[in-house]
Amino acid sequence: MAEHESLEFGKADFVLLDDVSMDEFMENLRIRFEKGRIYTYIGEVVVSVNPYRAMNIYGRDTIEQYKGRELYERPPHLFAIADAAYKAMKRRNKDTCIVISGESGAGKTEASKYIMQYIAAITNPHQRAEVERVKNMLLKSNCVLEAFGNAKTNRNDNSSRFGKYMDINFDFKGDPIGGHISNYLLEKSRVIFQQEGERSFHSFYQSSINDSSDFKAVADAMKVIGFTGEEVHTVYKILATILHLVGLRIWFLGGIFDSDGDVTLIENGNLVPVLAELLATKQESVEKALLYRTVATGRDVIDKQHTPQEASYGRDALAKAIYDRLFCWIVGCINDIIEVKNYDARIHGKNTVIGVLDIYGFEIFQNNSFEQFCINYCNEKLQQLFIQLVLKQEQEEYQREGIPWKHIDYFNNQIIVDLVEQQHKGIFSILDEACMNVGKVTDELFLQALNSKLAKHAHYTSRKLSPTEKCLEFDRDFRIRHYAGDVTYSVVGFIDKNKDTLFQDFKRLLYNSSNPVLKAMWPEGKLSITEVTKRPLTAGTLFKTSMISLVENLASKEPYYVRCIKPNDVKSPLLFEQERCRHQVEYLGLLENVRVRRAGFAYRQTYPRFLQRYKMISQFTWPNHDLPSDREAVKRLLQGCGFEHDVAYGKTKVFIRTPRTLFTLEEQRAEMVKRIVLFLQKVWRGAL
Ligand code: AOV
Ligand code: MG
Repeated sequence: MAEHESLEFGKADFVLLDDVSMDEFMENLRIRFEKGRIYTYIGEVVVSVNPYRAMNIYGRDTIEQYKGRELYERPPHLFAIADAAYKAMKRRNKDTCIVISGESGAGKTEASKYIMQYIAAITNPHQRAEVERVKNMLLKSNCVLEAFGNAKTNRNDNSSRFGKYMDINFDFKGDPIGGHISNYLLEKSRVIFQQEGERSFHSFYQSSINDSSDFKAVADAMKVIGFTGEEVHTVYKILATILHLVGLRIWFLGGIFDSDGDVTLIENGNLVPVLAELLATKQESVEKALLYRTVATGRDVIDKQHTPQEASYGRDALAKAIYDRLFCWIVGCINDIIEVKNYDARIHGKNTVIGVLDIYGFEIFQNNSFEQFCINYCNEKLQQLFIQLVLKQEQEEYQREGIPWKHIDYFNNQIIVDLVEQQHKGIFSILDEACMNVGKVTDELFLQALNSKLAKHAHYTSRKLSPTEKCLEFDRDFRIRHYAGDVTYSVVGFIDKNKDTLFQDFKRLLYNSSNPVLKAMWPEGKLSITEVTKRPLTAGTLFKTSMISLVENLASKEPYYVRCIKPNDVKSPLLFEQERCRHQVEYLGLLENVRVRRAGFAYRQTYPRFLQRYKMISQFTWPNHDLPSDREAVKRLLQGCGFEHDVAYGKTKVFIRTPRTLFTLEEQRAEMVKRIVLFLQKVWRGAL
């Protein structure tokens, strides 16, 4: 481990604790935080505590210290994990990924940016222009995505309101040649409503005094990435459109004699021409789309007037949808620009990938709705992946291989994942079912369905628990006991947000805009009313499907983990709130991680492949062995090197306990390869 660090800074790897107990773990974490050592290892996992102050540890000189080094050679750092992921990809030709997790404000997004910076800094030694271009785009895209996808919340001033997974593609030289961003469910409701003390997306403020320097940075980044002047202009028009839409007041004039005379109106009608101009369309069309709905009845097509509720709903849905479309369009543009261009590199070349995942962290607010439900489910999924890969499979492999192993217990959150996503029985399914009902569907009916179907589930309750909460209304809430804490969700809005209906009239309105950029964002507006029949998938189902495929994708790569911890809730660089941190260490399963790691083995390989790589370092195995099996040969090789004490022999694989043994083997191999090459060169020269 990192011997360079003196012990006054605590232990650089939790595996080295004298006693693996919560108290010792916490003590080590605290000492390191207080001494400005914000990173600590658990084997190959980096535990990070948000310092809430600028740290002088990300500069060029630090990057140089980590470049090409092995993990244990330097103090724990994000750069070391980035380097490890990079090296593994290069050496073994394997896709890797870096999964960053932790609750809201714990430092995931910052970590992801440092990782990207590091990868950009250590690649392309020959300064190839195309690679420099790609790197520049990858780094610049962050700034744009943050402007449009992040916002101030009560947990984090720069909170990611979308999930982001970025693939970086590398060529056979190990240089970045492109990338791809996948974005997950943007919290679009933020454009029309924010909780007290929160803001809408940064993009809406970046022309005001406070944020004007950010505005310039975003505008510059968009230009560099390659957005045209017209495109940037349209983006600002769209933002203005949303601000006006939010201010639009719907008004109702009751019929004097009967309800047939009822009229829904726009109170501040002076906004309509402004909207029409911004959207490059006709005033009448805007007004009609806001107040009427085209419906097909048999062969006839008629215009049906909205009730004020419908019109208000439509207005909000339009504002949200326009922003969501804008965001997805921006991601799409960035992807077009960063995708691997060179045909040969894409099809023939060795093309490997490092994925970096930065999602919205677990969050609990005063009022938690559909968005928090999705966000927290996403965090459950990632915790489950961590459990699967780090705690479960690891232990199962030892058992399968017949290595003596004492099972280490941990809380498996699969039960909560099932509660949310299981087919037919899970909350998403129950919600979809409620949404499918014809007739009056209400959030309350959905809640009743939940309560009747899930009453017995250990992680679900329909009741608020604390006595102070009892005075509040019961019949709007349900509570989930998440891996990271209890969250009470209000069902209000679940049905609408899940259905996510946008009247077809709006799509046609925007498709018929004479602004080509705007038009291109709404291709389905092309369909006429009679052509639209299919019921679209619900927001919940789409999100669930995207999460399941995200996790599959991550699981197919070699994962590296960064586990972020938030030291306090007041953004203080000085405060290490013992209880807050202990809670996070607990639910992240870090102690179990240490136990598995400590009892386990850092490296394993099948016998034939192990031999293939290291056989040249032993006279018993080079060039071929005559032992009865590869297993015997590996045994002989390792005995010869004096590593007997540090290894175990499974049925099909050899296990090596400490990374240093592996590195020594690597060094010896490199030495032998050098000698063999020299020898061969001599032979060739002699033959010439
Ligand atoms: P998050 O991504 O985990 O939350 P961020 O990465 O946005 O959290 O971090 C929150 C804030 O903490 C940042 O804006 C910085 O002020 C500070 N911070 C985090 N990491 C560092 C660091 N390494 N050095 C200095 N300051 C840091 V959320 O996106 O809300 O889940 O949805
Ligand atoms: Mg974030």
